[in-house]
Amino acid sequence: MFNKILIANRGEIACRVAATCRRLGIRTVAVYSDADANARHVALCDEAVHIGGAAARESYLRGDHIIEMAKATGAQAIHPGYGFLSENDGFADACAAAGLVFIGPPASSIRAMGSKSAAKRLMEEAAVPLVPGYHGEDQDPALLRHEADRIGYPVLLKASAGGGGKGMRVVEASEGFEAALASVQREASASFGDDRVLVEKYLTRPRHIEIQVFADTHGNCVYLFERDCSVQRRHQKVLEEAPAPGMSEERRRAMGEAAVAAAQAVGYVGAGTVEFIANQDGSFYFMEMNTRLQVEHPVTEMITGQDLVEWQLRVASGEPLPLKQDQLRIHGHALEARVYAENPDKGFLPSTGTLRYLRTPAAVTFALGHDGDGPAGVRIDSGVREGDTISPYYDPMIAKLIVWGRDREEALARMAQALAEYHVVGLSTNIAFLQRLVTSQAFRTADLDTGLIERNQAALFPPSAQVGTETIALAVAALVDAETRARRVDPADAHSPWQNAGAWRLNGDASSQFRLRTSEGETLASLRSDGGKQWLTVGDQTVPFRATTHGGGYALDLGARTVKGSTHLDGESLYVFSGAQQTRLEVIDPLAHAGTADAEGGKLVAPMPGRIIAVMVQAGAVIGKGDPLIVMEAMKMEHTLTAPADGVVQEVLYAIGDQVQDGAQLVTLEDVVA
Ligand code: MV4
Repeated sequence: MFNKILIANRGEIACRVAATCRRLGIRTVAVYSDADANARHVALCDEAVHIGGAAARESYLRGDHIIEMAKATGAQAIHPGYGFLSENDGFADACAAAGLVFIGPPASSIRAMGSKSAAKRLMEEAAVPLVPGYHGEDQDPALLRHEADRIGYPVLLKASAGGGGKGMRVVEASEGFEAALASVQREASASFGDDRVLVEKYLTRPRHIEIQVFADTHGNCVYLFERDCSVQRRHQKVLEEAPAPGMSEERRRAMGEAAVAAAQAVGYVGAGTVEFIANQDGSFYFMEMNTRLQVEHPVTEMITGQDLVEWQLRVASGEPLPLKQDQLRIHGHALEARVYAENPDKGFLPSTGTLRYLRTPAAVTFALGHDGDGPAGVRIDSGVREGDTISPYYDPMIAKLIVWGRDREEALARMAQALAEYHVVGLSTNIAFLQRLVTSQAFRTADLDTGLIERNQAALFPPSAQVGTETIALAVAALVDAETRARRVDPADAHSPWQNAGAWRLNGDASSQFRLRTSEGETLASLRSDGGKQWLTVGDQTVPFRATTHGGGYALDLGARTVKGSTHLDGESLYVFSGAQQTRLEVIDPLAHAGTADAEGGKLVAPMPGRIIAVMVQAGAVIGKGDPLIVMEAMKMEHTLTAPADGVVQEVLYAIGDQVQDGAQLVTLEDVVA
């Protein structure tokens, strides 16, 4: 086994690799960019080396420089994690040439699976099931249409050079074939410089089921069962689980053996994943092989009780696989949710900023399942802590929340609970969206396919609900609590009023007023103490009010309703967390004088830090509300900023290529007075 390895990655995967190394007594070298000097992965490793600028191509993608650093620090091997250099065959070769072990498959396996059409031909030879279709060289339109007729409609036309859903078109009937072909060829030429297409039987409701495989250098290869990753959004996985709901033992063995055959056909070594698309009837077809450890590997760890990073290290150092196929078993059920800094209500726009407040459910970094209770049923893999920033330079994932249960139902309940206890202030997150997803009828009943999110828009994107009395009541509890603590002479004695008196009450027949601003406007609440009882009035509604502290938050008895939740006061903003719902309220201090009016409308500001890549207007241009003015690039995506109102451009304050800060004013506008 190695004494020291370099981890050529960042974030949660670098932290996760470091944790296994620590357990096995292997020293670790972290690498970090300008943006990551104080990152969690740097703190967790034994040594750290600065490798360059914040942009990945100036740091985490500098293979030669990373190899130099591995040699300079005396590391024997490099773990590439996922993304970055993990599937770069040239980097794998360069490691070997430098006398370092690349903790991953041979470069030849990466190459063999890298070319999608060549991989399909190899799989055909290895008798791995492929979607019925035509992958030939002859691109005569008449022949292609003949093949489509033979396969039977609907068919899917895919650009041979495509991937990730680009350059695909469904053809419903023979009559529409020629027009669709011309369109896919045009798109394929433009996007990939290669107009070749392949024709496949179109699966109307496919599931994405992938098999974890592992091979060693002694000729052993096993499968560690499947993961169902059908819940995706624009080819980004959102939820993953293992085992796949509805999988029979027979089918599991057939898919496992097909995956092992696929790996063996390319001389595979190490951790890999063979992706299949499966029909609702269970029939399955090879899509591609990912020649790395994947983001969602923890669900496999939880159901098998195996540490896959430990397996990678053992295999890379020449040891045989720790277990044989017949020693591997599935225990219970695991789910993973990817917690992202993004805004589901704004088209999942990435959200950058500081994690000003971060509270997470009781959890452990490693949980290999097999335990029904306590924190071992919840695992959090994260590369960030409270106070850290989510920058525009890398993937905006905050954490992976992984849960284990004896069965799917228990895992689902635990996930819902864990999401409700995951509290983030400082940026937008997808937590409430994930909560709606895991509690949706479609997901609960495992009615899975890759269109689940699209099909359930109504349930997953409800119109924002009005701020309820429960939320206002939690806010009132927090404000009375804060007020009482502030009045204590001795801060060490600052117990909650709710704790001291069991249920706290105002003195005598006192009454307190609270003014709160919600997204819908101002709300007035009053708490009145009267004859030993308390009453809360919100609008025209009056309810009994009894508060006790509850696990860092409050439990309220409102007569007909009880509510649990917690709060975080950040300046004048009060955040109320209840369920996985987060509500921000502004506390209006009646003593503070009215603020100056906002100069809104007359300007266009950057919604996030990024770079200007296009400017469509110049001073004097007459613009209409919604007209595109500027395109920014941030978080690897392009964002078009449009005019907030009709008007005339007064001044454009930035040019193409400029870096801009979050909130920077980009364009000033004059109103058009009709
Ligand atoms: C398909 C398909 C249905 N029928 N092929 C999308 C990405 C590309 N790598 C393969 N993809 C698909 N191929 C046939 N013959 C549906 C998809 C597909 C999909 C596949 C896996 C996971 C998510 C997906 C989302 C949309 C479409």
